[in-house]
Amino acid sequence: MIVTTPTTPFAGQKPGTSGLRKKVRVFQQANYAENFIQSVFDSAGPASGATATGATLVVGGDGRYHNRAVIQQVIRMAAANGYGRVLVGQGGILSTPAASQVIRKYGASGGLILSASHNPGGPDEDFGIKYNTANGGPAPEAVTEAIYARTGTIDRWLAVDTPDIDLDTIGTAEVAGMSVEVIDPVADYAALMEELFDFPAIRKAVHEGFTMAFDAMHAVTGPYAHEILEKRLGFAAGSVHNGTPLEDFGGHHPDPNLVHARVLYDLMMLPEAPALGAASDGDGDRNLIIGKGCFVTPSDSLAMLAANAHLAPGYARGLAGIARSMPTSAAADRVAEALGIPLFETPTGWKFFGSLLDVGRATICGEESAGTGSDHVREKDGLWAVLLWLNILAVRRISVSELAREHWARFGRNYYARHDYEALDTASAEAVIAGVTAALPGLPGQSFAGLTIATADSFSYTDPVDGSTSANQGLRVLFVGGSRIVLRLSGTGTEGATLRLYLERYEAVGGRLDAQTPDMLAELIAAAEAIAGIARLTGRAAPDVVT
Ligand code: VG1
Ligand code: CO
Repeated sequence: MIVTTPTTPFAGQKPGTSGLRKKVRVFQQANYAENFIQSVFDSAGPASGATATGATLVVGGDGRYHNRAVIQQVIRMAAANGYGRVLVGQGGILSTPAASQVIRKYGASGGLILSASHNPGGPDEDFGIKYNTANGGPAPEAVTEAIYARTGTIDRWLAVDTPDIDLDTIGTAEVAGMSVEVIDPVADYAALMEELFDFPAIRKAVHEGFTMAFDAMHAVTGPYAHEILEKRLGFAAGSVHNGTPLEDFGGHHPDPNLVHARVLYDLMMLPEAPALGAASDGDGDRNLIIGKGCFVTPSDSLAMLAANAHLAPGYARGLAGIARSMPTSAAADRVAEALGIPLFETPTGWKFFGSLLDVGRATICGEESAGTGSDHVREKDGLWAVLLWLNILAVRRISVSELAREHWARFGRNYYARHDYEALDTASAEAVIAGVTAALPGLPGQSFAGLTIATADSFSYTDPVDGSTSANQGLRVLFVGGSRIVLRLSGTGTEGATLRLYLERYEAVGGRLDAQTPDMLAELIAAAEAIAGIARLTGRAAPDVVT
């Protein structure tokens, strides 16, 4: 037992949307990581899923700097806290979706996933810990609140005194009576993908010239992509780029967007581009999809995947429902309508999809931030989305741009962009939100840049399954005709505050379906500035990242 006191500045971040994210140096402070891990064990630990042989804990991460050190500490603490078994990915590696699957498959009471997702890695960069519950999904708000409350009162953490275990060799070791199994991080996941998708059809298409490029961004998906894309599906060796996980992701941000995956984007705009370009983030839960000469927005990708999912064996029976986060465009709504199935609009963060997935009300879910997934696990899943695209393209034998054009001709097109203002000082970011919040009641009926506001509110969500309510989940301003702006503060940034402005314009069938997004959004951007005054209040003339 080690005596401790609550760590400050813990209050700096609630373990919200995606657990606790801080600089590595913060995590390296005495008692810091331990206090968080012990708080998890005290509020949601082994007692919550114990079997005769003791509860199982899954642990693994995206391979970033500090991953191995924290895993060793988790093992020592799990043994002292009464777990019966720890499952850990070889080399400390487990992608977020693979961890979700392992938790479910082996009946674990939960898992610790060590990642700061798309944020950079290295001694001076970011680290993170999130806790997933027995359903394989991110801890729901009641659990994260309990963990957070415990961090404020914690006075001791428990660990056994043992040397590090060998994380690189598959096999079982014993730590103070608890068994530690080092497992192949890829095998179970790859087997599940073979069940869901038509691998023979993809292999046949590859044989006949179907090509792709996958950028693993030196992050966790490298080993998964090598095994599945190159080995099992037969894409040429070298189709996977940056496939070796590095502690600092090669000095880049493992964020699969048009800024950080620029090399892939440029490749896909060349005449000799492969048929599909894709990338995934640090922990493997996000995806970027680019066809030859044709970027697909994540919101459109969700809609296009939902409209064609029945072509994959795992979804041949059809979809029970589609769920999207509120800032995600309404493209998927039109698909749900055409399929005659429900569409759920949830707050940002995958945990809100969990209850719908658990009771079978939604089959496919997605977020505008490049997260897409289904009921096969309880996390978004980057490679799953890539494989569903491959399956659809291999069966239909059309290009991504043909599929997109066909989709818009049938459903209309939602032009969409997200503007991120990063590392703002917290006060000015909060001033923007406060200003718009105060203005909300008076906005309907007013016009800006030629656009008239229909409704304006702060999004509040009541979970249709468990009845829990989450308020203040983003400000939305809806214009006459279906265009929309949404504003919210990020819950995952690690420096200052990040403000996100989401812009969406709908063009119905027969309208301008082949225009350039910036042209289509110009008035909306002007209206957003008039309403929110971002430039005026933050001093930023332009966003840092446009996706
Ligand atoms: C961001 C995204 C959100 C996503 C979350 C976790 O949150 O916008 O859609 O669920 O990251 O994704 P925020 O609060 O910064 O907007 V990941 O890939 O970090 O697990
Ligand atoms: Co991620």
